[in-house]
Amino acid sequence: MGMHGTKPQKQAQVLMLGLDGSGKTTLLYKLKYNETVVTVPTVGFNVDTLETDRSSPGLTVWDVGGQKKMRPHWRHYYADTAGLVFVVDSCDHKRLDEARKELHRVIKFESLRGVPLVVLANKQDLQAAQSPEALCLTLDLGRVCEGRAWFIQPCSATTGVGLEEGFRRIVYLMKTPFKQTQEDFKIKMKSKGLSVTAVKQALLCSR
Ligand SMILES: Nc1nc2c(ncn2[C@@H]2O[C@H](COP(=O)(O)OP(=O)(O)OP(=O)(O)O)[C@@H](O)[C@H]2O)c(=O)[nH]1
Ligand SMILES: [Mg+2]
Repeated sequence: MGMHGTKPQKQAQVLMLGLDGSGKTTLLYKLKYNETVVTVPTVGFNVDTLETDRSSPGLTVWDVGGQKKMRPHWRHYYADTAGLVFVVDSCDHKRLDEARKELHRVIKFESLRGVPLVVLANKQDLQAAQSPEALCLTLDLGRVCEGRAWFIQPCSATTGVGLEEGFRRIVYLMKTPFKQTQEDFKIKMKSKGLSVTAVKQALLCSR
């Protein structure tokens, strides 16, 4: 997330989950080293740090393998999570329902109550990618994220587009009290001449 000189004093834990093949490891390497690496399915986890601006804590990002056999272990990573990033392969239409179920299962855990969520709608470089608006509906984000700060960010781990924005967004949601994120959102929409209701209907962002 860029280099900003002085190392931040505190680290915040960001947990990155998603089905196998959604692109978690690819995007972590792209963000950290700006390299597109050839990955193998993650058995266990990768962990790396990302720097942020000096006013925010640095991030320790946990990238946990998403294969079916790995998913029962996800809950061992929930403690101390300040932000959750859920990566979705926007082209894997057949498994979007599986992604929805897994996401819903994860965010219902008590230990993740109120933890901000950013959904990364990955692989947007491919033509078959579902739009973030459509994914919002498919994943039923508006309903299941009631009372939680959340955002959906389109991105591509191979080109890098949208990755920094996604992680900036999780930092913002982690730093900002929930009520304030709602107010900021309303002000932003008004300044764009959009009514909050219209935007809610578009389901582009959290309420
Ligand atoms: N076209 C395209 N391919 C991608 C993108 N992100 C990842 N991939 C490819 O998707 C495949 C899986 O990527 P990984 O990063 O290994 O997926 P993962 O989520 O870490 O998978 P697990 O470790 O099994 O949980 C690789 O072949 C990547 O090159 C993307 O944004 N666009
Ligand atoms: Mg991986």
